[in-house]
Amino acid sequence: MSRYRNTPKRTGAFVGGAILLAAAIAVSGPAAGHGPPGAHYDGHAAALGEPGDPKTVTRTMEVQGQEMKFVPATLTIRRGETVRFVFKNTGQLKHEMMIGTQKELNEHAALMEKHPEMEHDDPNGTQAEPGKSGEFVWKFTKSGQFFFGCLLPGHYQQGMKGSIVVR
Ligand SMILES: [Cu+2]
Repeated sequence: MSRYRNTPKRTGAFVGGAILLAAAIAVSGPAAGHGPPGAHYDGHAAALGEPGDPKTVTRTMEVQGQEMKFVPATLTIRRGETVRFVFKNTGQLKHEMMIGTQKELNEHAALMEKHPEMEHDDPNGTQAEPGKSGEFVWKFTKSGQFFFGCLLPGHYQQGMKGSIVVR
């Protein structure tokens, strides 16, 4: 704003207009911060792809979780697919399914050990109480060997993990 004030000929009316313009920019600002459509996603599990659009799902995969395993424990996905994961908790304890690289899951599991009360609401996974289901949609844009796991304290360490192969 200060750059308008140091021009001597500006009238009060113009300054008023400048304030309105500044307000309009401020309102549109946060939306612009999200970047253009298709911008590079660098959030959780970015190495696997990006959060998927539920309207463009190409496949639904059901994964069951219980103490302390997933069924199935190996998922094969084609690169470019947008998958709706339906995670069904068939066990007696709360469980979750989080996808990521080995490194990400290891780090997150270690963090959960230190902070067991930590709740997360990340686009790359879901939690479910016993007998309930959770869902998330993911677009796999990169091929490779990835993993999924339950990162609730101790579960991953006891073998509650699986692998995802993206071809
Ligand atoms: Cu679990």
